Amino acid sequence: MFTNASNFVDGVDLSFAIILGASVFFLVAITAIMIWFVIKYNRKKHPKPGIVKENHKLEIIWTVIPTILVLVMFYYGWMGYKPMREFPKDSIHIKAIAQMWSWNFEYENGKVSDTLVVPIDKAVTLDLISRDVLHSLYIPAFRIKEDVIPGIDNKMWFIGQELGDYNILCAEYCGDRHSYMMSKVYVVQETEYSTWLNDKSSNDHPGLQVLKKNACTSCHSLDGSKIIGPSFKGVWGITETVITEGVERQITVDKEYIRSSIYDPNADVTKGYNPGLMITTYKDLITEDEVKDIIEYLKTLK
Ligand code: HEC
Ligand SMILES: [Cu+2]
Repeated sequence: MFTNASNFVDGVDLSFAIILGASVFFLVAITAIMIWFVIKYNRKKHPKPGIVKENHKLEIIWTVIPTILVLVMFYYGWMGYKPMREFPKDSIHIKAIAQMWSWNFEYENGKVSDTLVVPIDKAVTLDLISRDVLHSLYIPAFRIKEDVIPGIDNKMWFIGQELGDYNILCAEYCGDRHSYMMSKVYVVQETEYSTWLNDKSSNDHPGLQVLKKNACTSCHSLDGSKIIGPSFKGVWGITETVITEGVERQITVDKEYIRSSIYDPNADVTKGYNPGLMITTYKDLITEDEVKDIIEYLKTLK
């Protein structure tokens, strides 16, 4: 209606406009009639109230008209929704991976990005994967939203029809930093898309890529600010107080400490922070080499 950002905008906006239009119409009409009746039938003019009993004509009218109205609303709602569940045979498949509290998008050639880049006028199917809890992938400008459920394969699709960038939000409360679980979708020209897709020379440090891929950065800031866990900025080499089996002790943040913080996060708990927030299965998610990359990256965060 106002935009044409995706192939679903028209259907959703039409049913929205019909429901909004009907609501506004009845709000105005009923209020006006009410005011009119209050004046017309006030006590001075009609000291004795009339009694209306078993008026079949009235009852049929107030049953049939609302039924038709909700059926019309249902019809347009259904027509807007149905195509969202009819997946095109030919489409680009991208995995949308949700984890507390960030999005990652994995392309058919293995490229991973924390923003979604898609070519204009091409059907894109997102395979929705959750690594932990219930999330919901919401792109308001495209009028689409779908739950991302751990253990269940769900998907959604769209065609981006206007160049530009649009917000991606999480629409299912998923913990402390749910409201920061945001990303962007960029709709670009086909040529720009393939250049981007095949550009393997990412500017990110390999260690930073591992941190982003595993959503470490949604709890550990890189700029010194305290989020859920200690910031990674300047952490390398400092002396800290940790609690090991209930006893406080001093440690130096070195290779061994970082490695054990990832593979066995609850062994030493940094003083002032809560234990049990990092998942304990990073052994399956992060290789020893990736741990080395992380360490090399942390060294650079002075
Ligand atoms: C859900 C939030 C969360 C996520 C995600 C998370 N961490 Fe943590 N992390 C914490 C908290 C809280 C602490 C402090 C308590 C503790 O030591 O268990 C911590 C502690 C650490 C420490 C010790 C820091 C210090 O100053 O002592 C390291 C290193 C670390 N995390 C690395 C990682 C890496 C690498 C990842 C991603 C693979 C990650 N964390 C993901 C919450 C998180
Ligand atoms: Cu979420």
